[in-house]
Amino acid sequence: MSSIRYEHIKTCKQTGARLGKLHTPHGTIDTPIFMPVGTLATVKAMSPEELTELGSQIILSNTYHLWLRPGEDIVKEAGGLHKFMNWDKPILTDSGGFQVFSLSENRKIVEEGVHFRSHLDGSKLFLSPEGAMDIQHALGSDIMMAFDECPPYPATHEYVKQSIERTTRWAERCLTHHKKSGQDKTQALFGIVQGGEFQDLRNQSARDLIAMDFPGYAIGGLSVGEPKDIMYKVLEETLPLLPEDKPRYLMGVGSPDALIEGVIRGVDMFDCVLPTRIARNGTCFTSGGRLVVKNKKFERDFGPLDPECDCYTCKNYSRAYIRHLFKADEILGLRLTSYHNLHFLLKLMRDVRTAILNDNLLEFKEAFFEAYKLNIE
Ligand code: PRF
Ligand code: ZN
Repeated sequence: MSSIRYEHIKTCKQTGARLGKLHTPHGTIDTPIFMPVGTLATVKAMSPEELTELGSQIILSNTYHLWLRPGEDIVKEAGGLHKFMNWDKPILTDSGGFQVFSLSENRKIVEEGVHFRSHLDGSKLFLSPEGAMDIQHALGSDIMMAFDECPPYPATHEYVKQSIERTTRWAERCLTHHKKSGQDKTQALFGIVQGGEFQDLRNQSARDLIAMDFPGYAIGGLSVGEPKDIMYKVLEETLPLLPEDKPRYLMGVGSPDALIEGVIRGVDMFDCVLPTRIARNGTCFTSGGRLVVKNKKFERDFGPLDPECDCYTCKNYSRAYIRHLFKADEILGLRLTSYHNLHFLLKLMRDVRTAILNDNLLEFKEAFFEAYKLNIE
């Protein structure tokens, strides 16, 4: 018996979109869902109370970062990640696989795991599938991820084939270690399908992981620099291979257009640093597309970031004021834009769920893209 349960409510009549609920030990989330990223046990600049106000139902945190700082032993001693950071709703933790590959230096992949140097102080470190499980057990997340390799883009077919075969062997070790720990009663472990842009390898990876019967599956290795049409094609051909009665999670994707395209192809869960990262350098999602509020042209613009938005930021502050805060390096500026960007994506997902329920997702998509310009500025 898994510690989570996916309840399928309906499949869209017009597309492959799914509406469901995922029941976890810290509560139920509505899917499709966007998960804000709280890498270091904090969604940067937002308090848990603000996240709740925004309608955030689940957040993501990172094994790799918490292992280095403050150390998973300290988080465990505090009573687990939920208690440590004062967030009592569901938490998903990524395994560290991707972060080791994207952040660290001098990586060396061996069968046992990955040798690399810390991005903080250059010290020598080693992470294995078992180690990634132990850290996630100490953190106590509701959903844990298997330790995988995310191959770079582009990579050769030969390289990616070796890589997915190792990722599958690592997934087996993760599952064995997880079951042996007894923590599978309270924490669910998801498998990660890799395979790059190669559909035969995606098929092989999906088939091998499905045989291990994980309670949920992620699609990894996308949004790593490949053109968007390749990502959409891989999703179209890979998602139908996955069991219908389990959640599907597309890792590291969070632009408004990709969320809609992902949902239409059958994705249930997304996470991305994009909304909070771009907010901190003054870029905002609006119904008309992205807006760089630091630009000179907003110096005397006393209207809201997005006239269509009813968030706290847009109800109370102007583009001119927020631009001023950024220019003066005032902390409130990035708090206001972070709040707005999270509101934008969380509301988008609420609207998408309503559209699936009302059988008008295609009309919703058309209206959205009619207004939302993909080119920045
Ligand atoms: N693997 C893991 N985490 C991830 C990815 C992956 O492939 C990606 C790729 N977009 C983001 N985060 N473990
Ligand atoms: Zn707003």
